[in-house]
Amino acid sequence: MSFIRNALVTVAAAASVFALATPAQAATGWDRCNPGYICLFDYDNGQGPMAWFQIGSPDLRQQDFDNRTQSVWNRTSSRFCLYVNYNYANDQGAGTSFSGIQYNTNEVNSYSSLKKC
Ligand SMILES: [Ca+2]
Repeated sequence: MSFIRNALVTVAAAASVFALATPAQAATGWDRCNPGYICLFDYDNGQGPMAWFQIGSPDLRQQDFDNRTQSVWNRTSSRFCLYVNYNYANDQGAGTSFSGIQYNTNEVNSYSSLKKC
């Protein structure tokens, strides 16, 4: 009996710690990007709609994210290149996204494909 009571107290304590550590509201901004993914955001500073990838995309129209990327967080262990044209074509210079780095693109949001590079 005492064991069960102690177990219940422990569960209750663990639950309250969890509640304190986890705000009720949904994640916003950068925090929505999970480890292992590169995340593209529609607005600066991780705001707005987000698209997320593990290996990339030859055509961001497929993810409804063509010419929209204004900020990036690369949470993969790989470097990615972002291209202004479809199928990794690039006549205006590629954007490079290094592992772990979070940044605003600070340019025309023109990316149309991305892949590890
Ligand atoms: Ca483009």
